[in-house]
Amino acid sequence: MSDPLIGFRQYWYKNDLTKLEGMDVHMMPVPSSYNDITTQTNIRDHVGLVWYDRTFFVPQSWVNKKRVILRFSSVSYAAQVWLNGKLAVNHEIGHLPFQKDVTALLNFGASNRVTVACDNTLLQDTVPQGTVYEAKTDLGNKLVQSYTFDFFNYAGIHRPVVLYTTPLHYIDDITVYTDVSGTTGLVYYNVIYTKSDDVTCVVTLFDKHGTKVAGAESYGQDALKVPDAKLWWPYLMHKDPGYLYTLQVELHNTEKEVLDVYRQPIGIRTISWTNTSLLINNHPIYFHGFGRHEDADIRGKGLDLPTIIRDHNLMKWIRGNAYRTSHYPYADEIMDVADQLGIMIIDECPSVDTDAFSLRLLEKHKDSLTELYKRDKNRPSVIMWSIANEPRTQSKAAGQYFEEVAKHIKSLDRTRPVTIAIARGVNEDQSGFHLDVISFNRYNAWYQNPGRLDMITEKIVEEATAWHTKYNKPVLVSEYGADTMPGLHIYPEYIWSEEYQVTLLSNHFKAFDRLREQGWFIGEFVWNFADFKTAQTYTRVGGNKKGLFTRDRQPKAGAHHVRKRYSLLAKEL
Ligand code: GCB
Repeated sequence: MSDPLIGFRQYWYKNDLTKLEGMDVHMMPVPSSYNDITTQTNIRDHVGLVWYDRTFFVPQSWVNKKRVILRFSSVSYAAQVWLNGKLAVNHEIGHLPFQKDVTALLNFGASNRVTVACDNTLLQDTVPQGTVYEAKTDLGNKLVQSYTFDFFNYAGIHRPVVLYTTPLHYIDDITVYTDVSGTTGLVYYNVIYTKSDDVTCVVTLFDKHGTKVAGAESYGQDALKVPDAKLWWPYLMHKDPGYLYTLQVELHNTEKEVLDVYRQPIGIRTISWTNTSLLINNHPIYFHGFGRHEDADIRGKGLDLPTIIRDHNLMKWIRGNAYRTSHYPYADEIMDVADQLGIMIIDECPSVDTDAFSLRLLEKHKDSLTELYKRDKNRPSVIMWSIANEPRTQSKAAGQYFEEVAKHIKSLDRTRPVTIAIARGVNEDQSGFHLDVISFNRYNAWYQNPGRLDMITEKIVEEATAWHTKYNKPVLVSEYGADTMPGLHIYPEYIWSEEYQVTLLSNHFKAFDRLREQGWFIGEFVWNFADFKTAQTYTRVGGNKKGLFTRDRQPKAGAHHVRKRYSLLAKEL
């Protein structure tokens, strides 16, 4: 096996990688996963470190005038970053941003080199978990990564990398919480900035046409009152959904000069919940949406703006009002679109299939939620936090572990409910006590009783009822579905055919309609919006094919079928 740490031993971060002898160098686009860019199996299936580097120029005019920040929107899984041969920042956990003030490391008016060592190995104390072992192959011993979650472990610099500047007096963070009293919107804000007696915070709220509707001068904390506020409503619940104001925060010195400015889009809305409902602006919500993935041909999990916009156009076409960011936080650019359209998001941290509950893992799991909260706290589209997908929640240890995780996110945010997409059975589950909403993933007529379309409706009704009876909380189905090979037609319905997917959906719809009459059933999420790539296994043909859309985002028969139902549900709102 080649030496996995060779890059450190040979100080690759101090060199131009393309000039080192014997290097396997590839042109690699950023942002993108690296796996599907080349034609080489060993790159697609690589386990361990890969190294990126490039040079860039920084203007002389920035020297002594600005702080310069290097921001990575996400690197999967772990990243070590050097600037001009000096360590700048380390970060672990994919799908989340990290940044560092690199002013002291830069050459101004000159060339700079950034080097990133990116490690995709998943172990028992990473989020998500995995196992690595050494295996004998025809080409010698190699590291093999195994994991139980069902999506390809894409890696690389997945999202944009930017250098941005702030003035020396700067706004560091803004937290916004909104409420409504009668027709007045209340916008509570807390601005963290470089405090000093002669600096004040001037906050102005603009409506979507750029007209000022409220304003205040403070030392960072106050509330704005917005008469006749236009509320942020979910898609299909209002003629102008996703209404966003802009909160402009300026730092002024005593001469009223603007030292720094930040513009934060905000939506004015409330979220509340009971043991039977989830309400936005005091209106009960019924979710009709999807589980999704960030996944596209060639770029893998790399940010892909055309796919993002296509997906949201399809979302509107199919009349979906929600999705879960299964099974990790999605790009800021995706969340921006959801905020604007009024799509409701169940925001999931990257914990999938957790099955060994150590203290070390617990700390990282909490970190992933802290970072997710920091990134998404001001987003009106984020309606609920999902703290895990399908953990093994049947043990006492799991119950205690998720009690801690739930407490942690609640200590950061009391304004949103918390859920887990649970896979274990209702009698064995130990996690539901600590959640506000019970979500469950269930594959009747697929993993359970494959081929038996007559074993869906009653089972779903029974199980959802049992969840509500056990925990006395609102219940939703967070996953159900069937792999479907587009173009495969078999009638009467036969597994993997388009006909099978359509009838499987219909038989779930019957259950959902019955459950809705009970008053505590709050949503249905088809698995999955689109086909996506997985690890290689005999149960997957070119990946997971449970999509309503193909991987290149064309509808299967199931998509037309769901569109009819979701259109009817939309009319009822
Ligand atoms: C699940 C998982 C999801 C899988 C899906 C399936 O329960 O949450 O990640 O892709 O089942 O199709 O097997």
